[in-house]
Amino acid sequence: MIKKVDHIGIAVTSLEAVLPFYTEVLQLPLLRIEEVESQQVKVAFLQAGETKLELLEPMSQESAVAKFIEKRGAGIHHVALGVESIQQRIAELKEQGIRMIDESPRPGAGGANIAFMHPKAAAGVLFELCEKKDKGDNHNGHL
Ligand code: CMX
Repeated sequence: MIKKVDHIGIAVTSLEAVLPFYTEVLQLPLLRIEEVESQQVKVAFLQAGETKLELLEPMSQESAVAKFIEKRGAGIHHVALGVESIQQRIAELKEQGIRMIDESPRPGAGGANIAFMHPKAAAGVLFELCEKKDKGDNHNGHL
C-alpha cells in the first residue's frame, strides 16, 4: 500500500530564519518554495536523499500549522506516505475504521493529491497520504 516516505513536514515560524540551517549547514538542495492557499501555509521543499523535507510556515493564525506551533512549538508536524490510487487507499483505511480528516483527496503542494488521517486514529502521528500526478520528483526550483 505504501511506496515510500514521500516527505516529512516540519512546522517552522519563519522559513527565512531556518532555511540557512537546511541549505548551508545540512547542505540539502532547495527544490522550490510555494504557497498553498487552501492550507494557509508557505512551504519549502528540500531534497534529503530519496525523500524530502517540507518546511511549513503558517500564512495566517487560522492555519493548522499556526495552531500546532502555538500548542506544541515548532518541530516535526507530519509524515507523508507516497501512495498510488489514493481514493482506493482512503476507502481501505475507512473500512478498517480509521478516522480520516479528508474523506476524499484534495490538492496539496506540488500538485499532489493528498488526504490526512486523524492523529487520534494513527497512534498520535499525523499521517498524510500523498499521490503524485507525475511519477518522478523532477522539480526544478522556481523560487
Ligand atoms: N501531530 C500529532 N498530533 C497532532 C497534530 C500533529 N501534527 N496536530 C494536532 N494533534 C493532536 C493534538 O495534540 C490534539 O491532541 P490532544 O487532544 O491529545 O491534545 C488533537 O490532535 C486535536 O488537535 P487540536 O490542537 O485540538 O487541533 P484540531 O483538532 O483543531 O486540528 C488536526 C488537528 C490534525 C485535525 C488539524 O491540524 C488538521 O486538520 N490537520 C491536517 C491539515 C494540515 O495539517 N495542514 C497543514 C499542512 C498541509 C500541507 O502539507 O500542505
